[in-house]
Amino acid sequence: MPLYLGLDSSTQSLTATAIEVEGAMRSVLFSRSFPFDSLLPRYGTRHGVLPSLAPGVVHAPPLMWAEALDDVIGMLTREENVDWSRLRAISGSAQQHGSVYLTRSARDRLAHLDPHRPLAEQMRDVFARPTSPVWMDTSTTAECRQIEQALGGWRAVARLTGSRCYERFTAAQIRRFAREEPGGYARTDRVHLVSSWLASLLAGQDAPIDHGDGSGMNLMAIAELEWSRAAIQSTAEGLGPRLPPLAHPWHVVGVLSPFWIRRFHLPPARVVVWSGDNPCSLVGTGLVAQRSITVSLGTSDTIFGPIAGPRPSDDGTGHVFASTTGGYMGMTVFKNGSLARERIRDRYGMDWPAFSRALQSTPPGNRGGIVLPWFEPEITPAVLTPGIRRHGVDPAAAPSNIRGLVEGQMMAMALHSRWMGPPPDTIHATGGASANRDILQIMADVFDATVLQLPSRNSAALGAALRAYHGDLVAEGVPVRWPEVVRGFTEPLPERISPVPAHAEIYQTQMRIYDQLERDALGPGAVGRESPGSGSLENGAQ
Ligand code: XUL
Repeated sequence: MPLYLGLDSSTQSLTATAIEVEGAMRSVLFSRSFPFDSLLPRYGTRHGVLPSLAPGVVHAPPLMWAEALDDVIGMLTREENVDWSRLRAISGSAQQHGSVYLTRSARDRLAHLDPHRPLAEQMRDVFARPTSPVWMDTSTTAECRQIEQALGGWRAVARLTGSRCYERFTAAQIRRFAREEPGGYARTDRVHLVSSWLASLLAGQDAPIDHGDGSGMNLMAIAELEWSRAAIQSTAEGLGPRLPPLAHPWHVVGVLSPFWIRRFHLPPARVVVWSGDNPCSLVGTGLVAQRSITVSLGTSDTIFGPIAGPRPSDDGTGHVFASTTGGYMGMTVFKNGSLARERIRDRYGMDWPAFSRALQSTPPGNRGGIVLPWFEPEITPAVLTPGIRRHGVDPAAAPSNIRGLVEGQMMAMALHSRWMGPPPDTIHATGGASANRDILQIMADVFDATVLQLPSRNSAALGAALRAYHGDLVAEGVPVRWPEVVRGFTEPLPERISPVPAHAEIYQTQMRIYDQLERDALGPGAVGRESPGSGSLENGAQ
């Protein structure tokens, strides 16, 4: 039976999910995650990123991602009892926005890798910038404002690229590098995303960026799905030739390069272009339909679903991305996701069962107590000066702080996803924390919607495996329909988590108060909070 492999290079780990499919016979063979910190401790990452170099600067080593790819494929081919000769195609998913800067030598090196030597040893010196800024970086506010100004303001950028300028998006990151390290930028021959960098390693050639991940750069014209000349010119001089081409999400880059074939005795499987983790999760959570939405509770919390067309929110919140299935998806992203849940758990010396007990022992609505969950600078709403804000919650009362944080996260998600369309009646929950039913009950009550759990919590890696399958069928000229592709893999578990009407009512009131507290905390005209006048944008988000 044909075998397909999906890899997800997320912020904290590399996950591999293998599926086999033949007609109606479908199964997940394995899904395994390898956290970067423990897999490759010598890079010194914590939660997958380097200890901060300067305020707001969050980078990770691109060589570590390459070494993880080599190590994990090595382990899988040795340890998993699988007939790898059946491998038909590989695709991948990666944390979005992060950029990899390669010198001219990289292309030649990619094409001539020695299968007897580790990948990292051979790619060590191909970087024009040794570290990659990742999506958690908030250091580029000045560059965002400059690009927006050059392009006629944030609304014009949102209309053109699907999002106003965001600090973590690739354009602002490239601009900062070009300005601060002109020598490094001059040595840069290619700027890849994490996704296209890893696809290049597998295919042994320079891979394109797919429209889904290309949407997270503030460089692609979202309606045309082409690089925007104006956005490129407003970002950095000479950027155009440094960008890889764009491609459809089902584009086949090539086959596995001889390096992988000889090193691990793999067949010449197709390499389908990689995409971002959120566009891949849309596939891995079953292509949620109208009035449904996916909530992914991962390092970042994200909420997304299909939308009718490339219409950005008119308050500067959220993003329009090209969907990996064709069409468009809307998304809003929150930085204070699982790391905030971990931080508050650790602050009160709890483990996850105690965290759940804290949720069970406190009432919905937290007796009016509210927590604004901003341990880290927040993306939505734009909060540059972090700090958790409590209202009517005693800092010493562990359970109500825990409930306040989770309720705050859910209310922020519900409020800041309203721009996408009518409220959802069904939510597909994925990501590590979607295993926790107490969290999901709060989600159901806050959104007043039924929450469905999915069989796989690694929806990005599963989505990548399904994209490998889809890309292979397209390449074979087989007529394909997406619902057919995902069938048998993404059906929600039978047990549903229903909203409790009395609780939903409490949250309607609580959410109005939360909304006001957020406005008060951020001040008038904060970016992404309400329609900002251009003046407020000059001053940054706070
Ligand atoms: C999306 C975003 C995050 C990363 C994390 O815009 O910034 O969800 O993709 O993996």
